[in-house]
Amino acid sequence: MNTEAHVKDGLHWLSCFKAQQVAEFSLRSILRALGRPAFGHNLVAFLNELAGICPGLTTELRFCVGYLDKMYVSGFNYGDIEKAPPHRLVKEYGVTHEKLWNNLREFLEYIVPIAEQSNVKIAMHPDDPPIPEFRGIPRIMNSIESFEKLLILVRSDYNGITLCQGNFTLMTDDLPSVIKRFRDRIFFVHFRDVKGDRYNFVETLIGEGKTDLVGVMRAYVEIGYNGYVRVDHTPTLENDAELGAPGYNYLGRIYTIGYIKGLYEAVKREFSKEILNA
Ligand SMILES: [Mn+2]
Repeated sequence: MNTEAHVKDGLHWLSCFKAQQVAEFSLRSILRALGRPAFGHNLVAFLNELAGICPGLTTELRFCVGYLDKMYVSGFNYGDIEKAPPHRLVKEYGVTHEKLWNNLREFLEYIVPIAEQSNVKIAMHPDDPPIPEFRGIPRIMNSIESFEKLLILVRSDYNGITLCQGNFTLMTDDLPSVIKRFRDRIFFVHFRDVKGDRYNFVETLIGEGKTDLVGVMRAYVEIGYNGYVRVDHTPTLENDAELGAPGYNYLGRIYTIGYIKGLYEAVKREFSKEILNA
């Protein structure tokens, strides 16, 4: 593994992921050789199992293993960055929330008329994670109100939203009503699931998180949504580790596509029945 080359190519994640894989296979082999159970990908659980047989594992080792776990199932914990030094952009550019909103307004004023002429809809994705600042860098697309502001910043049928469920579900407890409120300004859907809150969450397999997926699908059907729906981040499944960045492997995405298709057919059928009976 050539970490320096990975970093140079913007593939830092690949080195982290490979390190996780090496740790996973090593711990699993040791446990299996000792006749102990070793299933799944949870390195901390493996280490706890091992601690029962080999006392004296260091705190540092535990910390490293816990860190590597995050290279596999993607998530965010504010505690990990709380003490990190401010990002260099803060010092170099003095970015503030106000500057970002002004930049966004100027950008939209320039680009929206071009989008209209070219018949291209533009769709803002939320900040991920949707928190007010990240290592001192302000973030502005992190609440339902900020998306309402986006839509009136430059009023146009071509200025809209990417409804990334993973982030939106962390901004509201009632995502279906938000979908109904934004209606025809939603141009793109990222259909996924998370559990936790905006300061501490993990990206889950579809249907295992906090999102009311039936309610959400029902809302898309009710507003007659006819834009694109894309599978988004999913946990990596067994034997599907080498094919892409964490969050983008094949099996999790295929599983999600099946879930979406099934849910859509069921909800659509229920909805048409209700319309007929009304
Ligand atoms: Mn997304």
